[in-house]
Amino acid sequence: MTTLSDWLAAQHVDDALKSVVGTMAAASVDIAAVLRTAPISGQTGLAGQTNVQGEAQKELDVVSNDIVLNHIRQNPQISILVSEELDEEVHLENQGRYMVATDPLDGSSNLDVNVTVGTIFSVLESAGGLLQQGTAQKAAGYAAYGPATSLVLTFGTSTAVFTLDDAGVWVLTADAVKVQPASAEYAINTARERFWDAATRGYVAENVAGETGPTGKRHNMRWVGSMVADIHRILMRGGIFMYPLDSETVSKGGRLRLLYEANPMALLIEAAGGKSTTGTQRILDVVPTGIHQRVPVILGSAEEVDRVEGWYARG
Ligand code: AHM
Ligand code: MG
Repeated sequence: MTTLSDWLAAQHVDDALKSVVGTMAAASVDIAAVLRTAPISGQTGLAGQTNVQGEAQKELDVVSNDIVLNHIRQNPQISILVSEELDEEVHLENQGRYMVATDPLDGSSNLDVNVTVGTIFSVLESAGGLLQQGTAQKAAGYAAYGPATSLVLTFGTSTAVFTLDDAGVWVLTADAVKVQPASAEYAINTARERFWDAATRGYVAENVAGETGPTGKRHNMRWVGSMVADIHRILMRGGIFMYPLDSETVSKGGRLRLLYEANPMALLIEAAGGKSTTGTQRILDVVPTGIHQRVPVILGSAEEVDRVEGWYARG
């Protein structure tokens, strides 16, 4: 059995960086514990809910953010936290070398129906400033709170999956994961079809045509609506995830956030041999203009991402 500690000890990165990843892993254990019994304690994903004693409950996104913040404060290697839950970045008392950008609880609209949600994070050097390209990430990961609690990590060269055991220890369950280059499974919110651009329409129409279309094979659609769940499926068995720019999201630059959703997922997928794009540019090359910047997200199996980029290249 290889634990997270064993695995980290064997990684060729500095101890400070390992400790930052360890901090996020520990925060995820605490978040998992809260989520597991949240319906009993009366905590829900909704604002304005009360528990059985009639006390007001914090949204679980806020609870998760507080858990991450508490853990991060205890690690002297971390000096800055950027969170989806906080309008501004937090400058911590520690003068540590690293910065963490996180969505502490992504997909929280799925909580009340007991569907997998997750914590996503990106680690950068604080000296590089808040607005660094995804290529500058030193580590990235997510925890998936599903049937099993999973932790997926990369330092940029390979992607490893851990599973939380009954004793609260992360056990390595898949190392050097590879995203299949070819796939016939796509994930996109098809209810947004009327907003789609020509490239998205073209790509999805080919998939829907199945064996009667140019791909010559039957495709399948899977959309959990919880990014961590959708990306974890794609990591483990291939496929493509798409939240492209459309006529409704164009004014905001997209739906998903660059620093703590798109970039860490792109690093994890690329380190596993997959690809990522906005449609016209590698996600990891996008220069951020704001900490909560949104971006179009297309990532997964290399051949599928190439097909989408092919549609965008047709103009
Ligand atoms: P959130 O950060 O508010 O939870 O939103 C992000 C989520 C993703 O997990 C998911 O891929 C997407 O929103 C789903 O969007 P939609 O509801 O448009 O299908
Ligand atoms: Mg989110």
